[in-house]
Amino acid sequence: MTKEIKIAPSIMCFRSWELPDYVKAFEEKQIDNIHFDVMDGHFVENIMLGTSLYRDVIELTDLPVDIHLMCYEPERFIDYFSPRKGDRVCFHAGAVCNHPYRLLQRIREKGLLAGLVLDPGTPVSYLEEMKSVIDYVMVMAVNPGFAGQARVPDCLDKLRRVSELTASCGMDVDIFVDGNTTPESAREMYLAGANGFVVGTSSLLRGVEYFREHYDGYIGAIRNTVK
Ligand code: S6P
Ligand code: MG
Repeated sequence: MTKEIKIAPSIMCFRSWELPDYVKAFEEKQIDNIHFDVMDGHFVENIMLGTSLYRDVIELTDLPVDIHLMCYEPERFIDYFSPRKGDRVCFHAGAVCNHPYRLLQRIREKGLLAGLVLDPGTPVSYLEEMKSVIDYVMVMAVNPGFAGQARVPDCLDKLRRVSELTASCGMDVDIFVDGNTTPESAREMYLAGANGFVVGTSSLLRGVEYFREHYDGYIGAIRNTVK
């Protein structure tokens, strides 16, 4: 069965004062979720997006927020953010995390969707081990830490393997891809098995009006890609 195409704009790709206008456009277009990158300066060099901006976002909108933890010991950040029920939290399978299975369970117990992120260097077999406690998979098309990077060469192959493995394990999960989802790249990623796209500087986040003008075309082109 063909999965629904889902779009998740990454708010690290614009300035905080642009947030209210962007959120209005996200609601008009009925995006799937707002992608919220959290970086701790250790797991990745970059430091960004904290609880005050998260509060601002949830005051502005009921759209679900996906908290993407690029942090060591991601378990420490769940209570710190205290996410709203219905939001989602994903963390990196390769980060220092003593009990990833238990963390996925904990995220779910809080009424959140639980996601596992695979870096370019993380084996897809992690998914098989945690198949019963994963709600969605996030495949990094770039090394984590910065917007505006080029796609790593093995990304499409990894997406194919994730898609095959999740299907063979009977996992009914969305497969999101994060990084360099240009219109051309997104179509290839869709063909390789992705159905969710984190969009940033390489595609739609080039100003609110640009987002409004190009959103339908972007999603339409993916939808019309012949499988
Ligand atoms: C990167 C981060 C991402 C970026 C997004 C930017 O480590 O996790 O969510 O914000 O990938 O997209 P783009 O289009 O600039 O590559
Ligand atoms: Mg991200």
